Amino acid sequence: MNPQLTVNKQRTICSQLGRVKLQLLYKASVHGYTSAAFHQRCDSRCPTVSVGYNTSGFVFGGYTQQPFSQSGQYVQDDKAFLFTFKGENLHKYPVSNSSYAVRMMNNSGPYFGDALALANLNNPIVYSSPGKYYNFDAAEMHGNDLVLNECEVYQVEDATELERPWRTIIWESEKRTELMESIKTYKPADSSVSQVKVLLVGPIGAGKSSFFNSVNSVFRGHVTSQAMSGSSATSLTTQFRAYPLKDGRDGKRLPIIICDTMGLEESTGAGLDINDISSIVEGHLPDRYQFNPSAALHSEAYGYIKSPELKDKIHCVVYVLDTCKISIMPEKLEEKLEAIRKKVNSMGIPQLVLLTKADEACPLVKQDLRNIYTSIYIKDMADKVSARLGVPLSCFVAVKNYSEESELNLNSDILILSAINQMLRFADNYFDDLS
Ligand SMILES: Nc1nc2c(ncn2[C@@H]2O[C@H](COP(=O)(O)OP(=O)(O)O)[C@@H](O)[C@H]2O)c(=O)[nH]1
Ligand SMILES: [Mg+2]
Repeated sequence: MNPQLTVNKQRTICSQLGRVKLQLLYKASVHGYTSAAFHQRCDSRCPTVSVGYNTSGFVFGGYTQQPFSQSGQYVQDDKAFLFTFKGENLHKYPVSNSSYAVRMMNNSGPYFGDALALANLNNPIVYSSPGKYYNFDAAEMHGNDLVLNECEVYQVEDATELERPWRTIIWESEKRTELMESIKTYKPADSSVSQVKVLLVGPIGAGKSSFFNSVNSVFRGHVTSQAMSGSSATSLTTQFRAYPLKDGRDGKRLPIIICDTMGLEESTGAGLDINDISSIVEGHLPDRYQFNPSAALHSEAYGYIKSPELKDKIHCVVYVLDTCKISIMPEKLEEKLEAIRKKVNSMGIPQLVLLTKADEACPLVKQDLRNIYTSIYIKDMADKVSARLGVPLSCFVAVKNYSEESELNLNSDILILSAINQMLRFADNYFDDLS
């Protein structure tokens, strides 16, 4: 069943109603110009948009939030309106007495006030009587042509997908090759640094270790799990780990080191705190530095690097967040993140937000990973974090880590590699700023 209402006109109507889409319920040329067919397909449906098309080419109709029925009563709806298109422009006629917005007639199609009925009395005709509860100019609305050559009723539904992705990704294997190549051959803009150090910061269970494992897997060519990952209420990782990456098992070192550490914890005094982050970012902590949860870090601690060089420092900080948990993120954790973000900002280190578990967060993404940047849910979560932490949307990347699967797949690889690529670009900005 093909909608007669053009995509453009659908879009124009939807833009009046919020983030919604239209789903065709009833089409008179298919189901018949009978009130029975209309009621069978449209009763109890709401909100709806009803559209008539006449032989003179007018496109007009009405919107109501109320479910259709055959009660014979008028139904109140202060949001109801009639409309017509003037070319591609929508002209609206709001209900003038909302108590009489829709009339639930059993012998007619959609019936608005006592002013406009489509497919009236089981015929392809319009009943038009401007004034009673809607004011409109009949010539303007339908050119006084009361013969319909189509009548459609659409259900208004919440949209789940954006029309355009907010990040363009090319889902082809050549792209994967290109990304891998550009990562392998990347050289930091500062010659004293051979490997970019990226620090992952985020709550326990956000997928930090899994992200490292995923990147490692892509370059190994099969799923690996070097960094311990799992679901535990308190931090599985209490060490600071700097994981170098290799191109294949015995291959060359890649120009990136991923640093994984304790998780951020909600309660004060637990997990990673601002001072720990500062020490890490400034390059004071060696690989395998063991955090002591009961004692603050100090410069006499074993292994503490007193005068770190540029190569020891962190060149990009990545906030790793579980997309499923963003809407329920505890206030305390938000505050901690915000404070860290401010601190890292003041140190001039570029920052990215990595949204993980996009597959679990949105069924559209679970079904097809290529929906990751068109899913409205994912976009909403990114917007929320962006507003809360003051990180622009351009600094967001989303992935699905390798968690349960045993085989690599192209789309996951491309997202993971794109994220790494973005981190390298951001690190470059940092080196550029230094020189
Ligand atoms: N479905 C799915 N599960 C994930 C993803 N990333 C991580 N996980 C799972 O989430 C749990 C916590 O991940 P982990 O990497 O240990 O989190 P960490 O505490 O931040 O290091 C593990 O059971 C992972 O398998 C993802 O992108 N999708
Ligand atoms: Mg971990």
